[in-house]
Amino acid sequence: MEVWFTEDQTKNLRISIRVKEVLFSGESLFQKVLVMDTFEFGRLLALDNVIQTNIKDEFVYHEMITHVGLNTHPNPKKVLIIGGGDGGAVREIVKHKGVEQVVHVEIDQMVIDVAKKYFPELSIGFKDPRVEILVADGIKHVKDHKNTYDMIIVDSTDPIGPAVGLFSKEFYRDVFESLTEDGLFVAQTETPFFFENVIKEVIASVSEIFPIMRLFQAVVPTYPGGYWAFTMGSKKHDPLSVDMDKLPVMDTKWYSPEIHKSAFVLQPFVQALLKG
Ligand code: AG3
Repeated sequence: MEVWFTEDQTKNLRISIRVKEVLFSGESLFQKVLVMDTFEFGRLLALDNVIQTNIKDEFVYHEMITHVGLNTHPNPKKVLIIGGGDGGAVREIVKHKGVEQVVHVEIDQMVIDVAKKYFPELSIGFKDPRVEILVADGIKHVKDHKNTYDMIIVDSTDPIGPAVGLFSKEFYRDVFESLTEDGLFVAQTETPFFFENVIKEVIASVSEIFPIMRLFQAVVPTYPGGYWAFTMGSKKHDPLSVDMDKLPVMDTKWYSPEIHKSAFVLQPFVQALLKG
């Protein structure tokens, strides 16, 4: 018998992936946590039946949500990551030798536990001594830590349920306050194909609060549309002014100095969203 996992990506669009074996299924205080081994993508994590990450395409998202920002800031020492309990982003952050402290605020202990057990390739970064894991609410954490971080990464779920607040103007204001005087943040901000209103709202809020706002994109096959947008808000440093020849060549599979630049080249239909 064939077993398939299906995510309703929109009301009218589904993705189905053939399952080899269900490895874990549990209900945390916040969401349904499901780990499966799949034929096409290897081990895959879904929260409330929404695909978060998998062994095959995780590198794209995790490299892009981290390195573009970390290589835009000339000297990021203190980094906060909100969400991303699977550890993929932390693994990438700790590749930066200059980073002295990584504070990882994840609201759901079960996601961390499942990552440690079923996704060692992602959660490996948790072992780095610079990483401090806090099981807490990221929204409250930024409110309570003013002028603290050089970079903040928001690796959230879709803007439904517990993550809604992570897409609000009030939150971006608190992020601004929580950053040091030349700090910057990067957030995952959905796909311009199906969530144009989310992107428009984020762009409007971030441009109101930060002097520099930039959208960049990457290909993530398991996410809706396969085309994913990230938003950067920066107080001082512009990712487009970074000297490509000075960008480090890193141990990565998607990110490179050329990709750092080309990710900001947006198709006209996305540029139209930026114009409002
Ligand atoms: N964060 C979730 C990105 C949104 C995916 N949306 C979807 N599949 N409908 C990913 C967490 C990875 N660390």
